[in-house]
Amino acid sequence: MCGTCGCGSEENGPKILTPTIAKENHDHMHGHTHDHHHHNGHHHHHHHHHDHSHDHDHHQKTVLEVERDILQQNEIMAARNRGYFDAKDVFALNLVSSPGSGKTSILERTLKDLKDKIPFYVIEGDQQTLNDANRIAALDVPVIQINTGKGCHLESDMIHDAVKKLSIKNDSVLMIENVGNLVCPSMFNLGEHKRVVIVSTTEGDDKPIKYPDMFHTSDICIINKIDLAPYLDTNIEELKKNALQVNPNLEFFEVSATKGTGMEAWYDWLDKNMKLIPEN
Ligand SMILES: Nc1nc2c(ncn2[C@@H]2O[C@H](COP(=O)(O)OP(=O)(O)O)[C@@H](O)[C@H]2O)c(=O)[nH]1
Ligand SMILES: [Mg+2]
Repeated sequence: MCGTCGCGSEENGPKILTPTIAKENHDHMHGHTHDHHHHNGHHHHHHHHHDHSHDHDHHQKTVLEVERDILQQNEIMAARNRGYFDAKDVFALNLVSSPGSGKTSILERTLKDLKDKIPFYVIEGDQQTLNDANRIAALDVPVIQINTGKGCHLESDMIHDAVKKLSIKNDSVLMIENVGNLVCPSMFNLGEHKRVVIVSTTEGDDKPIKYPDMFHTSDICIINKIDLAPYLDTNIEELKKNALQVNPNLEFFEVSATKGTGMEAWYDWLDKNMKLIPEN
């Protein structure tokens, strides 16, 4: 899993930032309470294949145990998040994609078009910068930025902390923009109701079969940048076929976030699905 990319090292634990406050450089929340990150950062520099000694086997076992432990801890907090969302009728979405597929652009367009009808809250995940949170804050939507440092995905305890800071009102929609990465975020349930994978036409039609976990664990797939399709060799039908191969239940939306094409179908899906939150 993320051991290979050096994610979650001790000195670079997650920070939770609020755009306006963080600009003045306070309100940094360091993730030192999450002791499982400490373990996770350890194993990447043991990765060279020397011999198959006992030491190596022992180490392999330890790595697997630590990874299992991290995922179990993550599931526990994800379940707590989910309970909180359900109790408050908050419809929570986890937006995942490669960097640059258009997660923030889709959010911007969606918030602009729907914020008068639906109360939105946004959690932005990136390794560094407040860029995306600032883009959302410019629309007057409450937003928190989580900077994961070396971390390559959001984890449920980060969401737990961020949600407390957002003071989310009942009957609202929480959009979580994950760190741009088609691999690791697939393993970390955040407690969301639906996972939305975004893939853009510029990425080629083979991504679903190269990164099957992300497509397998998602509920819907937004194909973005369809305005660029005429200039590219990407075959959208092939892209869909590949995605259905790893997840036959995937529902597709073809959009251009910047031009606004195709957004209505996604809005209809949002409207329909936010009403499907279990009654309490
Ligand atoms: N042509 C085109 N460009 C887009 C579209 N959506 C996003 N972009 C551009 O792609 C780049 C990355 O978008 P961004 O929303 O930041 O992606 P993120 O990293 O997934 O959040 C930006 O320069 C956007 O303007 C689209 O539908 N069409
Ligand atoms: Mg973004």
